[in-house]
Amino acid sequence: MFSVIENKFKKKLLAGEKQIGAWNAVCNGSVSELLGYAGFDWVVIDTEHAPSDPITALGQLQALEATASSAIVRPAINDSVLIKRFLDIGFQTLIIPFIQDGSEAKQAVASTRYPPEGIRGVAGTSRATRYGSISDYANEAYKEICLILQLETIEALENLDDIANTKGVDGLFIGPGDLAASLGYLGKPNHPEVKKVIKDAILKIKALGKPVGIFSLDPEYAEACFDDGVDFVAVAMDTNLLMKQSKQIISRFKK
Ligand code: 3PY
Ligand code: MG
Repeated sequence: MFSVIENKFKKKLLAGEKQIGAWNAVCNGSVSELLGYAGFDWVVIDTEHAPSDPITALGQLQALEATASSAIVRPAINDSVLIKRFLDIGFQTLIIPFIQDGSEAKQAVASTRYPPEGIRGVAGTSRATRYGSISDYANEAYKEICLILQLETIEALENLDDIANTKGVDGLFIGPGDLAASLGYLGKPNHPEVKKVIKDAILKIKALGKPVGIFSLDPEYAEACFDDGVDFVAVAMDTNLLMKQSKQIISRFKK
């Protein structure tokens, strides 16, 4: 018998350590593993805007666990059944998209907690319990679960205080793509107006004492976000890296 597995990502987040991560959209363990061995602090296995589902995500998680990188999963939606399945597989950190208000934040927290605090269903011999080998998993699991909620609409920013102050929320994550769309700047996450709204949100979240993350493939903007107090930034994405480098080498030979 052994104890609940320590969540390195959560530990560093609570210690105020800055972390960089990568988005894993290719639903294949070899790519997750590659990103892990490359040295990112964390890797998000995306199931919202990528084909991955619990079965492929399991292989990706197993591959990442062999590396020093922390695995995170983004379920497609704030749904207690989906969240339960990812937790039972053994994910400990989740980024939930499109949280709009305090009640949705509460629902997300409840999905990660067993009764009486929450509504997570009980499975004694899941992979999360190492098939029944982790003593007292039921009572201890929540301590190592890290729940990050995505803010990506005007409505979410209007309800920022309620979302951030919901007990059990470990951090927030800004989605610049969807936020830009919500602000009327579809496809323009780098528009100055969008950046202004994002900066205000970052400062507000930090003033509330919560860790915050963001997605940005522009290293200069990522650095500026870190300077503004952001704790973790997704600075790379597998599909983007592969396409960018492929185009570069092709253009070298085909004028
Ligand atoms: C967004 O930009 O909308 C995100 O969800 C981050 O990937
Ligand atoms: Mg989004």
